[in-house]
Amino acid sequence: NKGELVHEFNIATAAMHSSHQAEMMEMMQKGVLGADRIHHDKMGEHGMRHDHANSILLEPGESGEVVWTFDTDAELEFACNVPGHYESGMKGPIRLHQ
Ligand SMILES: [Cu+2]
Repeated sequence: NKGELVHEFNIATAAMHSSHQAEMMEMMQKGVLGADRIHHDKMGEHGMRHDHANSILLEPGESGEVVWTFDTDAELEFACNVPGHYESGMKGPIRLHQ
């Protein structure tokens, strides 16, 4: 994450992104997710987790990786579901036809 805000890299269907956006909004409302940092201590307090196999959430300056093996045809999207980011265009299609 070379930016100045927290960003997520998430591979999922558009519907899955939509429901995850609601969870991320809740994280932000509860103070677990800040614009530029993740409050891991508060995440535990609220019994929340953000460790899905299909996504990674990174603070500015952090790096990480998601390993995904495509073994079927797929119509997916990569996206960032931090509130406001998907809507501002932080998404793109992944189409795999074998
Ligand atoms: Cu983002």
